[in-house]
Amino acid sequence: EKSRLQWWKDAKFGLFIHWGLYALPAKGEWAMYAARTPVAEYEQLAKQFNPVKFSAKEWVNLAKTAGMKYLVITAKHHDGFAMFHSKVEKFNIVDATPFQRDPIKELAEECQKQGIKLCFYYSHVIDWHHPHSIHEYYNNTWDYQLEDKAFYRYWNQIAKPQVKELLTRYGPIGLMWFDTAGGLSKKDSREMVDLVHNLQPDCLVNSRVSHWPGMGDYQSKGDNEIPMYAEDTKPWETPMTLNKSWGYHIQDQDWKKPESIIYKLVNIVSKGGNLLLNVGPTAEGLIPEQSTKRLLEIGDWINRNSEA
Ligand code: JFZ
Repeated sequence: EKSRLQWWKDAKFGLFIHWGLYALPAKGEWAMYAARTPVAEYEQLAKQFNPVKFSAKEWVNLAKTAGMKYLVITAKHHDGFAMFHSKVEKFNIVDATPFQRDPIKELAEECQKQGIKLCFYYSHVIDWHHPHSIHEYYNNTWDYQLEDKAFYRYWNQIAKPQVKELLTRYGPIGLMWFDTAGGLSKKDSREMVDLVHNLQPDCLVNSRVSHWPGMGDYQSKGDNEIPMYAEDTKPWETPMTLNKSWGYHIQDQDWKKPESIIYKLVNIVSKGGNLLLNVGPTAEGLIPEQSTKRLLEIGDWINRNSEA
């Protein structure tokens, strides 16, 4: 287990990418839930999603230039839309959009080329698109009746098969970043952890795979949370975003100052933690200029303060 974590402990700094159909309404990744958008209407977004300016090469190169060693991209967020070519769910970027490309495949190839570890965010409990997903609080109750839900249909037909696809079709994956597991049983949590480790023994699992304590290989803190003292418990990371939103939000211009991000990076790394720093690309496939600018400044600072 120690060796499984070694690359990640050495890495210290990674790029988080929240990218999906929600980039179109541009109100963040919770837009569907906030507006109670019916599934039939949300599905129409896919027909307009054509991020032709997406370049895996540029994204991976940006992460590298920023001094990051791994990249965690939303393979599926709470809206249930797969950003990869899933065979078990047609609601995916290849089958449901005019774009028809698999950005995850393109990123996998580019990460291999440029020596960056590819990792996936996968919303394993919340899925507002699917009639049978059940979370303890955040369910699609405008299209579906809670009492009609049969959780194991979602779990066995979507969540587990898609995780399997992600871990068998895109080469070696650095880690699986699970999230918002409220309501998931201990047994099902453990099943997901085991599924990942059985498919790829070197792949890490973050603690948010479960609300039951002690699961996963390392601990994801709360957003922006930096502990006051270095802890000798589990290895940990702070997930943080550059403004207030994770997914692209056109009105959120509350950007953190570059020097404040550098202070946070040093604060975290000095206590043995990792910083997972987020960008929210647009529906065209571009990382916002304000984000790019900051990542380049951080990379420059790291370069100028490292020995050759
Ligand atoms: C979750 C997601 O709901 C959100 O959309 C985003 O992906 C973010 C990275 O993770 O939101 C959370 C989950 C846990 C905490 C905060 C936000 N937490 O423990 O503080």
